[in-house]
Amino acid sequence: MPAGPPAAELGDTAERVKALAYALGFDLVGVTTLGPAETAPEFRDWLAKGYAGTMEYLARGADKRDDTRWVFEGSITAVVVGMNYGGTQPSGPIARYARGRDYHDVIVDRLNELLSRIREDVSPDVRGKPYVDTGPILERDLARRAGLGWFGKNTNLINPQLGSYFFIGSLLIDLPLAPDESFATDHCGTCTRCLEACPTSAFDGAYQLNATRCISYLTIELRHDIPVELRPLMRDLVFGCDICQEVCPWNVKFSQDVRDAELRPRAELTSVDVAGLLALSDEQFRAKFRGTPVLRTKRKGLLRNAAVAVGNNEHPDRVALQRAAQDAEPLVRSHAQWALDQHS
Ligand code: B12
Ligand code: SF4
Ligand code: SF4
Repeated sequence: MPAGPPAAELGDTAERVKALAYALGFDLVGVTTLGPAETAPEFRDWLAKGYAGTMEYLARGADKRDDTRWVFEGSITAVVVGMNYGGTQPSGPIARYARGRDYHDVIVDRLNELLSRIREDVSPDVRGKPYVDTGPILERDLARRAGLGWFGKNTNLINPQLGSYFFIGSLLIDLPLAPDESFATDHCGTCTRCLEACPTSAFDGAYQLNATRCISYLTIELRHDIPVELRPLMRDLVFGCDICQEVCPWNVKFSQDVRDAELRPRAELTSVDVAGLLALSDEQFRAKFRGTPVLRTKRKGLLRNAAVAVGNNEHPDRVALQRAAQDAEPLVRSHAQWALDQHS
């Protein structure tokens, strides 16, 4: 086997690549070699328990998630990035991560730009592909391996300088680079605030999230009826949930404002009139949420969620609910009727 470049050279190249990534505005950057995912067995157990609910795509890609070398042919290294989405934002019915431009688009474009710069500055023939929730990768596992943080008991990856309000993206490449040390320590200690704060009791113990009870899943991923017993626990949340991150001391202390202009939250999505959402036509829905992750639920999903949220209000807007109870979409009608029934 031919000898590869000496270790010192690999280290210098890794530093150059990281400098290029920081220059593009990423908040965290780490490098790791690809290989077996350490928490693949935990992922399998999680699937076997049925915790993925209707997210069938997770089971379909399960084999590839075992080892990151199998995702993009020929790749041997990952440059893993973290991008802050603004933990200093106030809480609201729409989760913090969804108040600006869709992060998939922003980070994939930025990682493609990183690949171009690596070709210009480091090696012209490098092959690579960016991933941000767009392939069969256990992204928190890969990011921990690249040194970005530890698995919190709420399952989010936490960085000691930034907290957990950051996205993870990975550029898989066929260029050898000296890896960073994986993040070996756990800084949760005896704390259990996140586990206690979850309104739907979605945690089946530390590091174990039963997604089928999680408000993020119920409002974004679930396409049909929200289980009746969970509706009263969902408060006023219409898209995603940040509660188990809000209570985390690492976020209370270290979360930061968004630096990146492209990810900056829109003011009108930070504070939202939930009853007003029930009046949106399809066209208005698409205009209001253009370019944001909220489009994922489509109008009927968001109005379903809004009906539940209004129903959970002590003094609900009955007129808005009565109109929604006549909506053309059966999903919206049935949830609006449920909300009215809570106050009859
Ligand atoms: C499916 C999914 C969801 C599902 C399920 C979440 C879950 N915890 O499993 C739902 C819809 C509920 C969801 C919600 C959210 N998500 Co999500 N989601 C994903 C996705 C696509 C896959 C996650 C997955 O594989 N889950 C399976 C379980 C088994 O894995 P896991 O929860 O990540 O757990 C790992 C560790 O906990 C560890 N582990 C398991 N057991 C044990 C035991 C011990 C002792 C230890 C140490 C570790 C450990 O191993 C697991 C596998 O690596 C990833 C993107 C990706 N491709 O990875 C984004 C991702 C995880 N989500 C993300 C975000 C931002 C969110 C939300 C904050 C959005 C919101 N505000 O509503 C919430 C957070 C909810 C929460 N507490 O996790 C980010 C997380 C960034 C970060 N800093 O961690 C990711 C990485 C997307 C991205 N590219 O940025 N999500
Ligand atoms: S995101 Fe909300 S519902 Fe989901 S586990 Fe965290 S606190 Fe519970
Ligand atoms: S709230 Fe406590 S236990 Fe939960 S992730 Fe944060 S430090 Fe860990």
